Amino acid sequence: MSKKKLVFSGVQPTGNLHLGNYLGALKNFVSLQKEMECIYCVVDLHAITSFQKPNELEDNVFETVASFLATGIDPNKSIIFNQSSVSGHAELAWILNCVSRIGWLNRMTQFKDKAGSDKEKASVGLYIYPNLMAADILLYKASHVPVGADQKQHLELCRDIAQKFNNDFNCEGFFPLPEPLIQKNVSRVMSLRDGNKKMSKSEESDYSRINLKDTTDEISKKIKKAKSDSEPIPQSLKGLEKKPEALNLVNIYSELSKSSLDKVLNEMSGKEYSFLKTKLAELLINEITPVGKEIKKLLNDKPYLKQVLKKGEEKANIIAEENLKNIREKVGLI
Ligand code: AQP
Repeated sequence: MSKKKLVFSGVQPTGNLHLGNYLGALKNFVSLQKEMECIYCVVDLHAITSFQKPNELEDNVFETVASFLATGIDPNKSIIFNQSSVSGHAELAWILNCVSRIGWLNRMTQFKDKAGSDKEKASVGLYIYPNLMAADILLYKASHVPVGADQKQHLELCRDIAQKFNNDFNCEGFFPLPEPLIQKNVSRVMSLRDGNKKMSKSEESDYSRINLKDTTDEISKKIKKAKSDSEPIPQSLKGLEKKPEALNLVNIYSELSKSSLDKVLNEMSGKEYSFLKTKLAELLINEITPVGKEIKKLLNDKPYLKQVLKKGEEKANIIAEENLKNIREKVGLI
């Protein structure tokens, strides 16, 4: 069994990347480059499980690569590429569709959330999305997958699929069982308008999220308007138990200021949320606006972004083809 540590993760090119993607995934992607080999993928085949306008999809692929680079992913260290340019993802997904069980997919809560009340009208792709995600990871035999907490269930499914493949084809250890790497404090950044929903690109209100490309003014306005609480900041976390919006703001502040939740509450208890909001807006502006500026700069250099994708595609294809050759053999495909 391969004991090599290899990271794989993906981001859908479905629009503006936001603070949730940044704190829940991208920052972790950057720090992992120091310890392990990393493959970071723009997962356009996942994006089309919900309809995307073709020209917008293309723009969003560039935007996602630019966001990878602007947050500090180094194309000379890590492999950065677009999913549909390596056809092995779709091929392995088909093989895994035949290993995965309908009962397993029926338990996936993201499908229930995204399909809404009329499941009959959701695409088949949206339903089998987790099998494609398993293929993305297993195609490279990745050992570690940095994701937000929302993807934990899909990772567990990936492990079940890998184990079943190893059992069915009598090849124990062929696919490693990948470990999720989930950020402790900010595994789930919530919407600024509704603390029970995660911050998301597809949420209609732009006031629900901080986009990486937001200007200083936009960040200040959004934080000012964010829902909090009419009572002062409590002394302990217990006081935030039924206040998800206030807890979300405290959580984000704690992460950006690199102070523990207890320390933040200790310093701020008794103060109004407007005090926390002013400090939080400052921190966000310092951290996010330089990233946004760099994204905009990179988007003006499409030839460079294409070159990064091409180089990544070539490297990814070599690993994918080698692994696929062995996978086809195991299954008996000639
Ligand atoms: N709110 C969040 N908090 C923490 N982590 C998050 N991630 C997404 N939202 C949050 C993590 O970011 C990575 C890339 O996610 P994605 O864009 O591929 O898919 P998603 O989870 O479906 O993100 P969105 O914003 O909700 O997109 P839409 O609205 O298009 O569906 C993943 O690791 C994810 O966990």
